[in-house]
Amino acid sequence: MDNKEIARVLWETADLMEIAGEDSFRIRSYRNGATTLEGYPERVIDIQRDPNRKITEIPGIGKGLAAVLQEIVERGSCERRDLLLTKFPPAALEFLKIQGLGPKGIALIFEHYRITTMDELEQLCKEEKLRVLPRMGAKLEEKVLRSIAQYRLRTGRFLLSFAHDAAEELKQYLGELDGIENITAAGSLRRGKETVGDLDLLVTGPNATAALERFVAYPRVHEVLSRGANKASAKIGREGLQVDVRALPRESYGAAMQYFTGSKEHNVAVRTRAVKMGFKLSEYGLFRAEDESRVAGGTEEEVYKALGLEWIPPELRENCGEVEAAEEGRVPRLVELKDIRGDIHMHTTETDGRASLEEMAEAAKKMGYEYVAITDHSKAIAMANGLDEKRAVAFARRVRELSQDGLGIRVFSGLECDIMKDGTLDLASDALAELDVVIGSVHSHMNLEAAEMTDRLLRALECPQLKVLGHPTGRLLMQREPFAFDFERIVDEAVKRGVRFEINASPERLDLNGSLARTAKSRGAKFTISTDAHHPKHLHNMGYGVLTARRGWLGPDDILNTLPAEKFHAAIRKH
Ligand code: DGT
Ligand code: CA
Ligand code: CA
Ligand code: ZN
Repeated sequence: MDNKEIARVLWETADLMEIAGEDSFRIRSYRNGATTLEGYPERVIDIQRDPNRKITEIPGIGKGLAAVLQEIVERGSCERRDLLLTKFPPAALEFLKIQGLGPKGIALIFEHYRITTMDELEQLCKEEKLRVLPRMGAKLEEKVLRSIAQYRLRTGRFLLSFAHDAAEELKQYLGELDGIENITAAGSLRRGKETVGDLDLLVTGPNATAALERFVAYPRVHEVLSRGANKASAKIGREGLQVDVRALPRESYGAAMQYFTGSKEHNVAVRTRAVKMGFKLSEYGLFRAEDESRVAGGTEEEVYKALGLEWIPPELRENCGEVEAAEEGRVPRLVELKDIRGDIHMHTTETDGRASLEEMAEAAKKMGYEYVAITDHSKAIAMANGLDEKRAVAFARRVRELSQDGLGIRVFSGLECDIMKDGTLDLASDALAELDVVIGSVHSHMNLEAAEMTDRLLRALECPQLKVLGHPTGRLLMQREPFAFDFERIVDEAVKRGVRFEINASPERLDLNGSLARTAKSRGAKFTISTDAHHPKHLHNMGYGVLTARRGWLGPDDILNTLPAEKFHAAIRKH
C-alpha cells in the first residue's frame, strides 16, 4: 500500500466520522494526516518496516494516528472505519462520491429517510424529497441526479490503461517465480476494449499453481474472493480492481486463451460452429464429440485452424463478422504500432503542455518516429493560453526552424483549432494556411441539440484548411457521453472534403471508438491516430490508439500517419 492509498482510507474514514457527527477536532486530525501523507516523500511502509524508526516521526502524525496507519497498512482498513461502516449502509461510501452532498448532506438524508442504495437516492431526488430538507433545493436534486448518472458511467469498470498497467505489474511480480512459462492477460484487456471490468490472467508452466499462492500474497491484494486448485480471484489496490488468475496445463493453453479472451458473443459463435462440425470446444481444448479425443488446444492458431478458420486477432472478437471473415480467409491486415511513423497531435508549454517544443520533439525521436506535428491550442481556450493568429504563425516559424536544425526528426507545424459554437474556426483562414496540420476540435458547448451540432460540424468542415477532426465525439470515458450529432452525415461530408477522423489515443478518450471507426471506414473515411500528448510520457499512449483502430478493422492504409514524411506532407498540404 502506498501513501496515497493510505491517505484515501483516512479521507474516507474522516467523511464517515462526519456523517456520524463525531468530534470535529478528531475528524480534522484524520484529514490533516491524509494531507501530510499525500505530500510525504517517504513511504509509510518503509518507515514501518525499519525497526529503528517510528511512524510518529512524520510531522503531524501523533501516537493515535500512527496506530491507525499501522492498521491500515496491515489490512486496508481500521477499527473506526469498520465500526462506522456497520452503522451506515455500505452505499454511504458511494454516496460520498456524489457531487453536491458531502458528509453533512448525507447525514441529513440518513436522518430523514431510510435509504440504503444509490437507486433509492435517485428515487428521492425524482420524487422531489430532498428539497424539503434544510439547505437543500431543486437545484441540488438536479445536481445529484446528474452526478448519479455520471457515477453509473464510471462504476465497476476501469480504463484500459489502468488495467494494462496493473496487469504488467502483476506479470512482473508473478514472473519472479521459477517454473513459470507464460503469463498472459486474456479477457477484455487482450481485446483492447476501452474499459475493462476485471483482469483475467492465465499462467502456465510446471510451477503454475504456485503462482496462485504468490498472487494471493501480492502486497496490493486487499481482499481474496476465492481460492481454488486452479484459480484465484482477488481485489487489488484501493480501486478494487478484480483479478482472476488461472493456472493451466500447457496442452490447454491455446484453448484457454481462446476461451478466456472472449468475448462471450464471439465464443458462442465459435462454439456453435464447433458443435456443427462434430467437435466439443472448451477451455481445456477442442475434442471430437464421438470419442472425446483431443484435436487441438496448445495454441489458439491450431484451435481456429481445426475449425476451418484463420486465426482471428483478439480486437476483432466481438461477433461482428469476424468469424465469417475468418472462414472466407479475408481477415484484414490490421494496423500495428510499428506502422505508425509519426504522432501528429501534441501540446507544448506554448499552451497547456508540460514540456517544451524541443523536449517533445526529442521524446518523439526517441520513440523512433520520422516526424511529429506540434498542435497547440487556439485562443478560444484562454485557460490554456491558446494561440491567436500572430502567435500561431510565429510559433509555426519556430517549429520550422527547429525542424531544419538537424534534430533528426521532421517537425511539422500545426494547431488544434477550436470549433466555435457556430461552427467557424477560432483562427482566420490566412493564419491557418501557414500551418501544416490543422486539427479542428470541439471543446465547448457540447450539449447542443443533435441538429445544431451537426450543422456546426458541417460548417467547420467547409474550412479548406481543416485537415483532421480531433476527438470527433468529445466523449470522456466514464465521465462524459459523446455529444449528439448525425455521425454518418458528417462522415460523408468529411470524405467529400478529404478531412480525416482522429482516433485520439488518450486513454480517457479513445475517440473515435472502434465501432464508429469501422462505420466511418465503410463510408470511405480516412484516419489519423494521435496521442494528444501534453507530456512526453503521453506519447507512449499510441498503442491504445492502435488497439482502438484495430477494433475498427483499420489497416495501415487507412491511417494517414503511417505514410513516410514526404508523402504525409504532400497529403496533408493538398486541398
Ligand atoms: P470485462 O471483464 O467485463 O471487461 O469483460 P471480459 O470479456 O473480460 O469478461 P469476463 O472477465 O467476464 O470473462 C472473460 C472471458 O471468459 C469472456 O470474455 C469470455 C469467457 N467466458 C466464456 N463463457 C463465459 C461464461 O459463461 N462466464 C464468464 N464469466 N466468462 C465466460
Ligand atoms: Ca475480464
Ligand atoms: Ca474475469
Ligand atoms: Zn482537444
